[in-house]
Amino acid sequence: MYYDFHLHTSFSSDSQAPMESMIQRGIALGLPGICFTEHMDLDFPPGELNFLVDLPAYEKICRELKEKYADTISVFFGLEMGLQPHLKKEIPTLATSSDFDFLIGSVHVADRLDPYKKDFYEGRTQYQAYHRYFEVVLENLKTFSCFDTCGHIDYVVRYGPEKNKDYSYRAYRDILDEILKTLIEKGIGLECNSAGFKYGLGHPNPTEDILTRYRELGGEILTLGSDGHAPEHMAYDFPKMGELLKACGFRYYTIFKKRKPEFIKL
Ligand code: HSO
Ligand code: ZN
Ligand code: ZN
Ligand code: ZN
Repeated sequence: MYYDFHLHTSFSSDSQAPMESMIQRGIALGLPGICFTEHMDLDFPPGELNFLVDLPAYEKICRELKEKYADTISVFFGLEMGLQPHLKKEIPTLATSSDFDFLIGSVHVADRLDPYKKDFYEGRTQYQAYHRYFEVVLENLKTFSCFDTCGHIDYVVRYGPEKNKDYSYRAYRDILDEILKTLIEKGIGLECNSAGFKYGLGHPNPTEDILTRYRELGGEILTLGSDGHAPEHMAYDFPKMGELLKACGFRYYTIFKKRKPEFIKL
């Protein structure tokens, strides 16, 4: 079984799962290790959820449980940082504010709108909305270098009005190539996020064709995450994802300890 390097617990505002229940599920699944990556979306649009983690409380419990389970499963301390181009000072400061093992940079907000909500798609076609999301991903990647992997680069297709209809690498080739080349130039990894299977898309985020293209362009840093917010979603469809990644040309995936990559055979 693979390490799951994208997990949320009740320290994230959209999860109810006690951290210890997630660790116990990881042990039951026989995972070698897990990394918690709680949400920290600075300046998230006002709404029910604020996506801000109490970092000191999170770090304390995570380190205590890491010790408690040290003989059974490796537990790592990470963060999923929400990227927005105007947070030029705040995000790099956050990245060095604790001794993180692993940092994901994710785009959950584009033009101050949440693609999870309808208003992001109003007044434009799905193609235009998705293309705009990718432009914002690229702008964030040009702005920031302070994280290890880029989370779910096609997050927007989980929530669009017609989901992944008419969506492929080919349909957005130019902008996706720019994103992948920027990741590679900057030495930032690409995440393969299995939540797409959970959302019924029939593929991970990003899709196989994008993963294959990343490999073709020379991309090597690939992290695996379920984006689980509850124990039953941990390592969701990982065996299927592992086979798919091998078919895309990958032999290794990547974990991080104290922000240093280690490559593990798929
Ligand atoms: N960022 C969440 C989804 C979301 N819920 C956005 C409300 N807004 C997925 O981890
Ligand atoms: Zn979430
Ligand atoms: Zn995310
Ligand atoms: Zn997440």
